Amino acid sequence: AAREGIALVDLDDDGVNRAFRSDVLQGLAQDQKAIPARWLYDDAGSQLFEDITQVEEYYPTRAETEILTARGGEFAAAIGPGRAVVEFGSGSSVKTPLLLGAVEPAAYVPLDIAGDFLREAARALGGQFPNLPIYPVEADFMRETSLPEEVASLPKLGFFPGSTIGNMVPRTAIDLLRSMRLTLQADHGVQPMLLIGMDLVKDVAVLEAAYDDAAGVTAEFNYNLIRRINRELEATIPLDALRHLARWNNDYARVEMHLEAQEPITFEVAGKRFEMAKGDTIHTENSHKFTERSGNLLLQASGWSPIRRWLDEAGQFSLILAEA
Ligand code: AVJ
Repeated sequence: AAREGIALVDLDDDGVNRAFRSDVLQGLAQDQKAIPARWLYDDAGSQLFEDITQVEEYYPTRAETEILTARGGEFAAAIGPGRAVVEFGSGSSVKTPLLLGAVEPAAYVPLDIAGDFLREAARALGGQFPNLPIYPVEADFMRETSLPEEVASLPKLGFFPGSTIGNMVPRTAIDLLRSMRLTLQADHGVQPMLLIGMDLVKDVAVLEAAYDDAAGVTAEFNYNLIRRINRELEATIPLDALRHLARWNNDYARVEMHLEAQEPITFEVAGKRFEMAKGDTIHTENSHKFTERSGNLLLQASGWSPIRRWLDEAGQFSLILAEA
């Protein structure tokens, strides 16, 4: 299986990202070519994902925002005031103020691997919540992390929106949910809670359209990975011969993104030769979808007990509150 962790950037003498190169070379050598999804998110890719959240067919961001907006009072009642909210992979989240405004937190700890991004977002939030102590932590959320001294005595609420958990195969997802629990319960006292977004299994046509929008924004997001490989790894992948593909894999309950060769092609990456027959694909991302049962099972397998669940009006997306 492809590795999905986030590594700190490690450059060789030519300034090539070692982990990127080895993931790509290893992934392209496989029978079913596959590249870990995290490489989709360079600056251009992160911007393209922001664009995706605005397209008509991509419902998850709107649905989750709807829940956060409509159910603030219920979050407050279920969670209670005075917790330190720890957001995993906070990025430039627009959802955060909705939660912070609802639950009266005692502190906010945004945790992200991208330090510049993180500090900028923390500054912006500080303007909106002048009385809320904010302690940014630059860290890889896939690993157990120690939280700042200042929040040691506070009960914690982990926040992991966006159905980012759906990017991971179950065993990686369980590793992550367990390490989040360890991070949040490092100090004794009140058990931590976790508020996590999980996108739901639904009509296949709706799912596939969400990952293959008519305007082609998701296709661009996928093509950007090939542009990045060609630019950063001295590669010659003929992008014109590849087509974006989004398809529902029912056995694994996930939407898969692929790039499909429209004709036989050969190319080089970092001095190595590869070939694809017509119809062969490079698998670039998984987006797992959940039922109530499968979501609960994933949490329970990671030491979290689900206690409440909220859906948007249309029943497309879920936010689950769990307790350690
Ligand atoms: C950022 C992982 C939540 O899987 O829906 C969107 C990424 N990829 N369209 C998702 C994505 C293509 C997105 N997540």
